[in-house]
Amino acid sequence: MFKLLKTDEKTKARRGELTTAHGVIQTPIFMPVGTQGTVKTLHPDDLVDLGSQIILGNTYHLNLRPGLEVIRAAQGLHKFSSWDEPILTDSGGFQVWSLAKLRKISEKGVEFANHLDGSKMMMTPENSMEIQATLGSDIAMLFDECPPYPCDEKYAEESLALTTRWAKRCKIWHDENIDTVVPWQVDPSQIDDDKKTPVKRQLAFGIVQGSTFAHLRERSAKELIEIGFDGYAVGGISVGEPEHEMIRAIDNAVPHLPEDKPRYAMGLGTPPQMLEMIARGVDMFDCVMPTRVARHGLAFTHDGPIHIKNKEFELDQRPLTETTHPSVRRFTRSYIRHLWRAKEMLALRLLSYHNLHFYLQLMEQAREAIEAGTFSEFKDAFIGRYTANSK
Ligand code: PRF
Repeated sequence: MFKLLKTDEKTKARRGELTTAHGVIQTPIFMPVGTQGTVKTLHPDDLVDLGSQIILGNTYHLNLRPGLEVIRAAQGLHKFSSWDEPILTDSGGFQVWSLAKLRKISEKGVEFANHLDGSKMMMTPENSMEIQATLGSDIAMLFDECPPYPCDEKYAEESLALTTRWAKRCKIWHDENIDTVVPWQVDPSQIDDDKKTPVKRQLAFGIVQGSTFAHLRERSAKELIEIGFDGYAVGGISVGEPEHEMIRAIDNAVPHLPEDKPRYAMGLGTPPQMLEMIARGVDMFDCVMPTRVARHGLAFTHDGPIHIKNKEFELDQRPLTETTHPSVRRFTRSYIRHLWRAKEMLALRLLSYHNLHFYLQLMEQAREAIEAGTFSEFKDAFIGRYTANSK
């Protein structure tokens, strides 16, 4: 399921291959976020052109709207959204925490008032896994509790113990039910021959919690490994802590994770942060940042982010970044600035398209550098230029 192709000699960076039911993913990889079953402003063909190998969907949002009846009628999220490549779904644990109101956490799960109409709902480890099975994602995440930052040790310890107990319930539900619920397992003839891979089962990933406490990160990792998952994420980071704490959380968790399973840092980061994490042995990332900031007029460049509305780009005939990608190269900064000022929708689309290209290209270059044995030099050169010129 996960093949480690190469480990870097100077850093802990890894080059790997993760096989899912809808295709093989080359790691390290960035996964664009499609919360509502769409990566905002983009057509699925755009994502293919960008070389996106996998996208994210969200249990919390898709369960609220359109709801499972609609997803069942379409036989899963792949068909519903016309996306035939891998999908990873987040469990809803984090979204309940960040979006819903009046949360009450108990052993059973989380009761909350949903952010759309305020009605009371309950999410449990079992129904999170059931929703993810109905969505038919290729990778399901366990239902966890993400402690806030800062967080005292007692809270972090109790929260992590709860996440471990929920992880066991997720795994039991998954083992017992997954073969009968996932749509593409019921109807494998619908999968194109060239997409068929040895894995037909939905994969399940554990999430290491434990906040800023090294011994709790270690305990969480060990307890999850004992339960046994197909991959391991590090959660509870990028929740308002300073960057050095985020990196420390990775340093505290990753060394305790198995070499032969993929590792995923949830909900981050900036381009330099992702390179730092790859150097520490992380294989997978997701973040709303490239598409969200695009809708605020920001574009990532090798010299740091720029705001396209700025006067300095009025006559600038260069594309947003140096690239060979034809759909990015053909538009000038001057033109995109004009679209932005005229409030044209194409501005949002071109900026989103570009920023995802920047992220996905960075991952491709990281993979090539690991293969060539030059990752450390690549990382230092990229971060050096990015931070030296950031405004
Ligand atoms: N848990 C889950 N999803 C997440 C997180 C988490 O801790 C984070 C934290 N950065 C982002 N997404 N389930």
